[in-house]
Formats: sequence, C-alpha cells, structure tokens
Amino acid sequence: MDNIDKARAVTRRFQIEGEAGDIRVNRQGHINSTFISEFTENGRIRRYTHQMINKSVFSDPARIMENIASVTSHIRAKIENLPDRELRCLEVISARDGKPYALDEDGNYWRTYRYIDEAISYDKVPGSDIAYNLGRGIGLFQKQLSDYNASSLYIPLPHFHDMAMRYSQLDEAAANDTKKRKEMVLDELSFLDENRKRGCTIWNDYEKGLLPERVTHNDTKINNVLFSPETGEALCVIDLDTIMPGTVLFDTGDMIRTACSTADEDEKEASLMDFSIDSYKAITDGYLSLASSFLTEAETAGIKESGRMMAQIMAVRFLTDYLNGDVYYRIDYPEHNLVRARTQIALIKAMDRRWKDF
Ligand code: ADP
Ligand code: GN1
Ligand code: MG
Repeated sequence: MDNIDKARAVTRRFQIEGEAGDIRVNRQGHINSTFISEFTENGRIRRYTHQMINKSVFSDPARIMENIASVTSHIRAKIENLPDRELRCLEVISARDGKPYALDEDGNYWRTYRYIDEAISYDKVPGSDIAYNLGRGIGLFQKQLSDYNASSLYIPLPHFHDMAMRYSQLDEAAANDTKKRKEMVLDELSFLDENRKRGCTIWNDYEKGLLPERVTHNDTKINNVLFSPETGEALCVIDLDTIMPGTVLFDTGDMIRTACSTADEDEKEASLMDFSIDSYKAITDGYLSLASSFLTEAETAGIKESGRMMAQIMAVRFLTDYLNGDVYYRIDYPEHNLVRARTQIALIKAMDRRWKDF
C-alpha cells in the first residue's frame, strides 16, 4: 500500500462525516507526509489535512499532539469572538476514539486538521506587504502564547537550535564520511568552520539566560504561515510540531532567512540568492508592531543577527544530512541537500554583502 492509500484508509479513523472524494499529496514540507482530502457532507465539500508524522524525527507523536491540542485551544480561547476564527487557528479533528491522533496498520501516527481553504501559502515572499504581514503574524502568535506556561510543554526535539551540537553532528558526519561525499564539500566545510564561533552566540546567550525563555514556534519559515489571498494578512501559523520553549530569535531568524531571500531554498543556481533589506525592514516593522510590547532590549538587538544564525544552522544541518546520505530531510534527487546547503551559504554571504553596503 503506498502512502496515499494509507492516507485514504486512515481518514475513516477520524471524526469526519460524509462521502470521501479526491485525496492528493502536498509536498511543501520536508518532514511529514501531508495529504489533502475532500469529503461531501449534505452537498457541501469539506477539506482536511492528514499527516503521517515522521517517526524517525519525532519519537513520541502522542505527546506532540498533546502540545498541539493544548496550544491551539489556548489560542482559540483568545479569538473566540472573531467571525473568521476558523481561519485563524489550526483545528485538530479527533479520532473516533477521541484521541488527537490515530494509528494505521503499520503503527504510523496520523493526525487530521481542518484544511484552511480560504488561505494560501508561499515558499518565497511575493512582496513587502506579505513580508510585513508575516512579521505581524509571528509577533501575534508569540503574543497569544506569551501567557502560556512554557515549562509545561513537552520538548519534542531537545537542543533543536543548539549550534554547537549541530556542528558536532557535522564534524561527525564529515569524519565518518560514509557516503564518500566529503571531497565534494570542502569549500562549504571550510566556510562553515570559519563561522562556527559567531553562529553559537545566540544559543549561548539563551543558555546563559541573557535571552528570556518563551513559548516559540521554532520553524517559522514562510510556508508555515497561511495568508489571506484577499487582504494578504497572515491568518494562521501552522506546522506546530516544534512548539517548545525557546528564544524569540529562533522565530525572527527563520522568518528572516526564508522571507528576505530572493531565491528558493532549493534553487540550483546559488548565485541567484540575494538578501533583500527591504523585506527585512518590512518583516521587522510588522513583527515589532506586535512584539515590541513584550520584548527585552537584548531580544530586539538580536533580531538582525538571528537571520544569519538561522541560515547558518540550516546550512550546517543540510550539509550534515548530505554527508550522512540523506536520512533526515525528504529529497527529490541525490544532490538536493547539497543544493540546499549551498543556497544557505550564499544567503549568509549575501547578508554580509548587503549589510556592509547599507
Ligand atoms: P511539514 O511538517 O512536513 O512541513 P506542514 O504542517 O508544514 O508539514 O504542512 C505542509 C504544507 O501543507 C504547508 O506548507 C501548507 O501549505 C499545507 N497545509 C498544512 N496544513 C494545512 C491546513 N490546515 N490548511 C491549509 N494548508 C495546510
Ligand atoms: C523542516 O517541516 P518543515 O519542512 O516546515 C525542519 C526545519 C527546517 C526546515 C528547512 C522538524 O521544516 O527545522 O528549518 O525544514 N523541521 C524539522 O526548510 O526539522
Ligand atoms: Mg512545514
């Protein structure tokens, strides 16, 4: 049975009524397997997102779903008076046994969300208005969770943005060189080595308590936010697997990384990668319009560096996966992770160039 058949079969385990129609794959994310289904109920079509949670990345999907169910109900309580609240927060559809997930016959964990039809996602920022709205959307998300007890959250991926740990994984992958790929990436390894110390600063400041611990999303790339096609407003932050305690700079960093870059994360021609200061300004204006009320000085001061740090940690992680033989991220062709690592390095170089001219 391939995954789409598994998805079709598993829909019956959730509290979904009506007649099953079309089901299709969404390949935007690198981690989970995502499917969009259609059901017709009393003449009305309803869509759902079904995801097979990646069990080699997430060791305890049931606890992740506890996090997600709890965080989404916290947010929902704050928007219950809004007429379009269904578009503004992910809604977990329970399984028939009441749990927020269901298992398939092979023991894979699946979850279902109501598909937010009225929204769109972007892999790259289409203009400064969307960059501003992305910043606002993440600022709002952090604000909505600012009174949520961070220490009550299950930590799905400990040390997720710990740069020193990511470098030790890279060092190990390069030392083992199991796929004999190291020769091809000597330039990338040496660039990353030169940047090692600088890249560790934010994590170290966070560990020392110089940056406060808050509830953060930790994976705020632009396609993890859904926008209104009419107004451009950021409606809903999705992909909540990595919600855990962190510094807000992980979130500012990933939105800057993905929304100020002029090329896709997997652009094969790395020279097309540039850094847009206009998008940077728009994102930070949007973000600060909501977040300045709760940020400390150290947090505000760290925003600029956070984008560079996230590009760097992604370069390290993509290159590690390339050296390890592509065991973590979904790839479409053998050099995919190398291409991704190169675009991130090109982005860091573009940032350094642009900030110097600025
Ligand atoms: P991954 O963890 O693999 O990145 P995501 O949760 O980000 O998976 O989902 C992949 C893509 O599916 C998103 O980028 C988005 O385009 C789409 N998507 C996921 N959930 C929804 C939803 N509830 N409504 C609309 N689109 C969704
Ligand atoms: C993964 O799940 P997705 O595709 O939104 C990764 C992020 C990376 C991102 C790079 C759990 O995010 O950390 O920044 O790829 N998620 C996980 O595109 O590792
Ligand atoms: Mg995603």
